Amino acid sequence: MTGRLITLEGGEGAGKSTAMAHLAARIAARGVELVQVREPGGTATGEAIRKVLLDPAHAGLCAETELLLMFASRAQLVRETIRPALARGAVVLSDRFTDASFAYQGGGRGIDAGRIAELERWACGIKPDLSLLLDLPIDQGLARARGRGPADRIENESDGFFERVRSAYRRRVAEEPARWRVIDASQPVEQVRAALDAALDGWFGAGA
Ligand code: Z5A
Repeated sequence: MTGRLITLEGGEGAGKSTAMAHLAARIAARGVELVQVREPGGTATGEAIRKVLLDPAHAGLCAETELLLMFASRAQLVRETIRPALARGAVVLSDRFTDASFAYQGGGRGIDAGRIAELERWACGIKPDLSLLLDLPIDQGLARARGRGPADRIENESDGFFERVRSAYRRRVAEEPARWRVIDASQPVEQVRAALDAALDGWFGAGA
């Protein structure tokens, strides 16, 4: 595969949706084919799975079902969209990917990271080339996210859950520092954009 997979990660209200449009324009300006996806979702099947995952009516979903549904959506997305795009040489930009499972289902729900890594190998089989983490204190992120309207099933979790998610993301960065760029997402939008540009340009400039 000759393409590149770039993922955007972070906690609630970190500004991923805001950053996606900016990153997409920046990558497309390089004259490469850009494919944008999101997780959970990104395919017709995945979007149906997403509805179940985020619907507060499924408040009783157990952690194992949640993890397997995340990987069911991901397995479909990888085979239907991501692998073919990488084989064409495209840059795939994904709003969340497997690191979110390590952070939310691993850190947040307490599922053993070894089991998640096994699913990553079997159901997914690819890893990002570059991952951007939008990091900010959880009270700031939750204030932004909760200001937008009714909370979905996962947004209804406790502050402790989101603290564990943030810590798990930081552990992922510490385990693989070369793959990650951490952006201070508590800054104003313009400064976040400038930091993303610097991270992206630096990575492409290094011959990625
Ligand atoms: N999940 C999981 O558990 N396991 C997995 O494996 C995967 C996902 C793949 C997906 O929901 C949920 O699935 C998610 C993780 C879980 N948990 N929840 N809930 P989603 O896709 O609907 O939501 P999200 O990924 O968490 O994103 P979000 O909450 O929509 O937030 P965001 O995209 O990061 O932020 P935003 O919409 O760009 O910004 C939020 C608000 O802040 C908005 O009003 C902006 O105008 C504002 N904003 C953005 N940046 C700034 C700055 N810099 N300053 C001030 N205000 C700002």
